[in-house]
Amino acid sequence: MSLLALFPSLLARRGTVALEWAGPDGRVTAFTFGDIEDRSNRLAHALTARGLVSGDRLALFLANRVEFIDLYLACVKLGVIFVPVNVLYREREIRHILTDAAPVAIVTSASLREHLSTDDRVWLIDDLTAEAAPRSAERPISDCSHATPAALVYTSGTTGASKGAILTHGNFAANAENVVVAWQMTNADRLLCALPLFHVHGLGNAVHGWLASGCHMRLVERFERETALDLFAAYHPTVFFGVPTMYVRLLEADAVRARAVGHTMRLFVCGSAPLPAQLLEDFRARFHHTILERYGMTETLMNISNPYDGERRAGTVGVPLPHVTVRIVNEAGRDVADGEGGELLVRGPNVCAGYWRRDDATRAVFTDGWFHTGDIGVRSADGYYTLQGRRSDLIISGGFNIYPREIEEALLELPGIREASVVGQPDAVRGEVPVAYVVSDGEPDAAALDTALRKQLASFKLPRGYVRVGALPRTALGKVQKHLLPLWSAS
Ligand code: MCA
Ligand code: AMP
Repeated sequence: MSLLALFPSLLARRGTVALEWAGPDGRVTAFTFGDIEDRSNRLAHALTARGLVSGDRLALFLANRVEFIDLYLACVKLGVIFVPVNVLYREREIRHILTDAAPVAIVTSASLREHLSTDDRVWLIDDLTAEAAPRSAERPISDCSHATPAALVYTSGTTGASKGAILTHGNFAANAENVVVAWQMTNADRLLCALPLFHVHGLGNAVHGWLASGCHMRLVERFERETALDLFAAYHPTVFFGVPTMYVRLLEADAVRARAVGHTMRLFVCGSAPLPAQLLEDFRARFHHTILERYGMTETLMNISNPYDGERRAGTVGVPLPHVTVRIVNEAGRDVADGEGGELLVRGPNVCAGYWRRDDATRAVFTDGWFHTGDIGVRSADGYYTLQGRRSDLIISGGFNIYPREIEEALLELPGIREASVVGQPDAVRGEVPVAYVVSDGEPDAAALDTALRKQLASFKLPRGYVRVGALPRTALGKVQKHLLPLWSAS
C-alpha cells in the first residue's frame, strides 16, 4: 500500500484549507488540500520530464517552505527516494551524503546555492516550480507498496560516519497512524510546525501527522526564540511538536502570555533529546500543561510515548506505541528484569529497512529482526521506560545530533592540531554542547579554528571551547578515556 492511502484528505477535502505558510517576511499564504495534491502532481510530472524514475534518489537542501512538502509528495507519488539534507550542513557533510546516496540531483534555493560545490548536479526549486506550473494536475500512476523506500535520512547512528536510514512507505504510514491515534489528532486540530522538515521529527511526525489527520498546519521557516511566542498568539494552535530547547525558550514567556497560549493549546509534545524533569515542572507551572514526552530515532521513527490519557511521568518516555515491541537486554543479549538497565531493542512496522548500501552496518544493528537502538534504559514494574544514556558518545545539541569523531577528524586536518578529542558537556539551553580537547603546537586560536571548521561543518557542531592538554588520557590500547578529560567551564 502506498503511503498516500493514508492521506484521504488530499482528495476528499479538496476545498478545505490545509496549510498556511508564514514566510520570513511574515506574509501568510494559504493552501487547500486540493492545492497540495495538485502542486505535487504537477511537480511529479516535471520530475518525470527531467528523467526521474522510481528508485532514483533526489536530494533536497531547502529550508522549510511549501515547496519542500511539494517535492517530498512528488517523490512519494513517483517512488523516487527523497534525501533531505540539513540546511546547516556544510561542505564536508553535504559531500558525504551526495557521494553515498548518489542522487540524480540536489534541489535547492538560490540563497543556499553557494553552499553546494559546482560539481554537484544542482537544480533550483524555482526553476522546477515554474516548469511544473503548466503540467497536468492528475496524480501520476504509481506502483508503490509498503516496502517501497520513501526516504533516505542520514543519521550518525550508533557508530561512525553518517548512514542513510532507508525509511519505507510502510514505516512512515505506521508512524503516522501512531501520531494520530496515540495523540488523538483530528481534523479539528491546528498544528504549529517550527521543526525543520529535513529531520524525521518534522517530516515523520508533523507532516505525516498533519496529512493523516487532515488537520490544519501552520508551517514556519524555523523556530526563532524572539518570535516564538508571537507565533502562538497569531495562530492559536492546538498542537505543538518541539525539542527541549524550544521549551526552554518558551519558558521566557511572562505568566499572562503563557496562560493565554496554554488556554488554546490541547497538546505539547517533546522529543529528540531528553526533557529534564525540572523543565517539565517549570513548563507545567507556567503554561498549565504537562508536556507529553516521547522517544524516537531516525531509523525507527517513534517507539515509545507517554500516554495522552493517563500519567505523563516526568523523566520517562512512557510506554511502547501500538505495534512497537521493546526489549531491554544485557551485554550478553539476554532480557533483563524490570528495574535493571540494558540496551533497548525495538521491533515493529516503524523500523527502517536498514542502511543504504551498507549491509555490514545493517547487519550490525539487527539481531533476529530486533533493532539495536544503542540507547540504555530501564523499564518500571508498571511498564514505563526511562532512558539512562547511550552506548555511543553521540552529543545532542538543541535536538541536532553531533558525532564527536566528525569534529575530531576536521580538527586534525587543521595546521598545529596534533590530537583532538571532542566531548559533550551539559548546557542549560541546548542540553549538551561540544567541547574540544586538543594537543596543539601553541595555544589554540579559537576564532581561527571556528572559521576553519565553519566552512566544513554545520554551525551547531562548532566546539564551545578549545582546551589545550599536554596529552589525551588513553587506555593501554590507545583508546581515549574521555571521562578523564578535565571539566571545561565557559568562563
Ligand atoms: C537553528 N539554526 C537554524 C535552524 N535552527 N538555521 C536554519 N534553520 C534552522 N531550522 C541555527 C541558527 O541560525 C544559529 O546559527 C544556531 O542554529 C542557533 O540558533 P538560535 O537562534 O540560538 O536557536 P536556539 O534558540 O538555540 O534554538 C535552536 C533550535 C534548533 C531552534 C531548537 O536547534 C532546532 O531547530 N532544533 C530541532 C532539531 C530537530 O528537529 N531534531 C530532530 C532530529 P549560528 O550559530 O550560525 O548563528 S530527528 C530525531 O531526533 C528523532 C527521530 C526524534 O525522536 O524526533
Ligand atoms: P536521531 O539520530 O536524530 O534520530 O536521534 C535519535 C536519538 O535521540 C535516540 O537514539 C536517543 O538517544 C535520542 N532521543 C530521542 N528522543 C529522546 C528522548 N525523549 N529522551 C532522550 N533521548 C532521546
